Amino acid sequence: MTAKLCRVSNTPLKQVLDFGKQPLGNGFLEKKDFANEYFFPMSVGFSEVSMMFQLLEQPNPEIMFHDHYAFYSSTSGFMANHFKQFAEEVINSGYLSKTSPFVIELGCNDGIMLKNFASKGIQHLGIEPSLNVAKEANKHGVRTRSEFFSEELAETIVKEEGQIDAFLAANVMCHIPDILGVVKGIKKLLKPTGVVMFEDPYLGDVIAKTSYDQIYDEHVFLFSALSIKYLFGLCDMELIDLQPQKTHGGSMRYVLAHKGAYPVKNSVPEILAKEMAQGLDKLETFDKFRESVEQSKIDLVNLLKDLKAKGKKVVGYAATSKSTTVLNYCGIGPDLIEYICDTTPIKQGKLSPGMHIPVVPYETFAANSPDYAFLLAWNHAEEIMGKEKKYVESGGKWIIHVPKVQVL
Ligand code: DWN
Repeated sequence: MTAKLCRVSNTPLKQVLDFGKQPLGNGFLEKKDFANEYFFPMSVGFSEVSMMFQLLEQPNPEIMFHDHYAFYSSTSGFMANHFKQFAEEVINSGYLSKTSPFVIELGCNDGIMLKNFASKGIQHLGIEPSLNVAKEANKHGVRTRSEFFSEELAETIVKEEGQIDAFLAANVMCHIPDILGVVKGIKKLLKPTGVVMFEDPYLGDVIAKTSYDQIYDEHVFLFSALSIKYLFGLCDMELIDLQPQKTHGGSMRYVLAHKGAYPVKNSVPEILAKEMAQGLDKLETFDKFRESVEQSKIDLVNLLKDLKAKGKKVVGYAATSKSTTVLNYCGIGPDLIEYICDTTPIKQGKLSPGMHIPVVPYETFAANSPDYAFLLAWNHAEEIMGKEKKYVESGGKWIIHVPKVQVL
């Protein structure tokens, strides 16, 4: 689906970055499927009206999210804790009604967050179009509907089950091209006292850290508070709180409600002012970002070629979706990275999207430590480096590329 116009404001988009042909971030495949591998022209645009940073073209949702979607949220212990805490914060927020609260999570994946509501007997519903992960959620007692969310679905839910107290989402809203349709649905779903609480990778961090790998097929938008204020303002809703998060290399949790329903916390004007100072409302900011991205590519390729020339064994650690952008944009294949180890069974034994680097079980890494491991899940650095102390003690070194290319 190509957008020459902003998906939210319908005004012309200005292209700010072009990554060329890219495969699906989670398009891990077998050799027999090489001939049919899917690629799309990946570039990003910006609208100075909505302040939405967005893909110009995105593959159809059915191509990306299906009954063999490769990402399971519960692969990280740190994230499991994060979502337990998120659920507790919602339950104790004072925003839920005292009697029979009802909570919906969009894109509940394998139930990593909603199971914390289910276990307390709180009425909940997960909306998860990828059937394989939704089934996993059911195993944890989470009730799901395996559909794409829309205004129509919101109307059906209101008719069948009534309005809700909280609409939650984590790392989901930035995946949805018809985001305005979703917000219109939310507006209908929410009780007058209801709230929206969602978090996504934060554009402010992406720009500050040159973490361009947050840009891939699934992430049609990278939001800022400015863009969220604009989007929800179109449906007479407003930001009432903003809570920066450490997750995914820097995320933002947005709290919104019907206009006037709650007082606006100080975090809102403070962070909006910070974003204006960072230039998240201006095209020029993204020109500088493009230069930093180009430099990062040069530095990374030079480092890997240098290590190869010295005969070093270099592997990738964690076959993340975001690594697909780095590897394909920089042209890094099995000649520079021997394999990528990953804990997700569905990815193991396959080849990485586009560059076709073998994905192997984690045990391969543990059994035969390389000289260098390129940490493709740099956002989980604390957790991974914490459990891989032995690798470093035995002389192994980490390579990371965010916020700059370096050997640790
Ligand atoms: O928005 C999205 C985020 C939340 O999750 C999605 N569109 C898809 C996915 O992105 P990702 O694949 O870049 O996510 P992560 O959480 O950075 O990486 C997960 C991958 O890393 C999995 O394949 C498992 C792997 N991993 C590992 O092998 N060992 C992860 C950890 C923490 C580990 O210790």
